[in-house]
Amino acid sequence: MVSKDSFLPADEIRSAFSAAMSAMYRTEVPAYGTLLSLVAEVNQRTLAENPELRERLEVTDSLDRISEERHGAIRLGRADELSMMRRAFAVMGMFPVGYYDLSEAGVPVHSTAFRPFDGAALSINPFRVFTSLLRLDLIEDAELREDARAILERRQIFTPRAMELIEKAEAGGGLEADDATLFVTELLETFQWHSQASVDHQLYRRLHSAHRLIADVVSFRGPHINHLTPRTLDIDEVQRLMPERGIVPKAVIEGPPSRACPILLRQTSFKALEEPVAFLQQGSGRVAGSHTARFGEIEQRGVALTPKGRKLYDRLLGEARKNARPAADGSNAADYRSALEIAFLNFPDTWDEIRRQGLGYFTYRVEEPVLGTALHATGKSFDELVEAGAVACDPIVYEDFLPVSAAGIFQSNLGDDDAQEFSPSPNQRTFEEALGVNVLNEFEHYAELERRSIERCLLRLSAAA
Ligand code: OOG
Ligand code: NI
Repeated sequence: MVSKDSFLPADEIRSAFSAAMSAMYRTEVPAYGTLLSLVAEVNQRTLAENPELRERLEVTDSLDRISEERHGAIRLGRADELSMMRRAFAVMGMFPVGYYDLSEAGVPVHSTAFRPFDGAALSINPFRVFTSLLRLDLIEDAELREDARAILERRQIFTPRAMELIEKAEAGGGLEADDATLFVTELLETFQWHSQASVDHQLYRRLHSAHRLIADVVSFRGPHINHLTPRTLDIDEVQRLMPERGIVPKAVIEGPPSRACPILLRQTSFKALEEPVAFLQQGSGRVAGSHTARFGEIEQRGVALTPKGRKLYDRLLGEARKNARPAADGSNAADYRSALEIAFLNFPDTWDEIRRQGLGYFTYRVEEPVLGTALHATGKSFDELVEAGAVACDPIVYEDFLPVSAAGIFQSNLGDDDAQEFSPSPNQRTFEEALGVNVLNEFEHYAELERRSIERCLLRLSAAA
């Protein structure tokens, strides 16, 4: 039996995987390399212009890795692909957090995000993968549904070696460095692009007219990574500069408007590229065609909101979208931006108000031990300790995703002309059955982080008394 000490830590396997994925995607999609350079430039400039931000990030984040990928996304076709993917990600310390029903937004998938969730793991490498499972049950045409099912049934998206290594990691509790390197190489194959479609052009057209996403999942041998997403410190600036670099941004930035106190997640992407694909042909050989699926995205994150904060966010977003639903061609982008800004005037924009009203999650630390101990001894409440400045708080960063934003990202990269409608039918049970485990509830997770930090403060103040 090998000793655990000789295993490569899961966090390091994830770092290697994320780096390998980035290198592969830059080669496959050169425009993504252009986006990465632009993000790095804007981040450098933002840091140079904001010494205070620079100092703060130096403490909490690693500046040399600030522009690295934060997430990517794939779309799977079968329940067993999802459960094997779950096992593959577990080898890298990534676990399913959150359930996102996209049917509500006209996209026939439901999703989770595989991600590291403890603070230490996130700071070593935060890379996560937004993973969707196609919902064949939402295809109305029974014949097409069966054709799609039969084609998906035939594929094997994992290499035999990757599956062996997953089993080995599970059995032994980890992988040695050599195996880990091989595992990353083998797993990477699953995320590769295949320009040789596994369907003929006629079937592709039928799948495509049921929904572009169905064509994207069913027509290929594997779940090609469809985007990667570095972190930007100034999303508005990158959005503005994209056209100058010859890349076309989607019409609007998803999520909340620009604010003094950032909340949740803002994201935007450059539009997916049309790429050459060879379709099967009756008889033999192949015929040339094209497919549009792959793009590049950027993200900027803010504080995680409580259910109360999230409800307010959802309501205000809904109001803005009612006043100006962003058109795909960008024709009303300015109207949408101002509708968003007006609606969000009703979302408090100081940390103090966000905290007092219970809209966001924070971690707490003892700032003035002497004052804190004295106040605590006289029976003051925790809130009073915070108000008095004895205890300080830091916003907890939102590490998850947003269904309306995700739908906006999906839509603008699937061609915006024909947004189909599906009746909303969340089905977390079926999803979790396919996955093989339950997803972690993101709200409970943030609440737990907050609760633990409060307990630590109280313990410290009691001990000092
Ligand atoms: C995933 C879209 C969701 C995000 O950042 O919200 C997403 C996809 O297009 O497959 O990645
Ligand atoms: Ni994304």
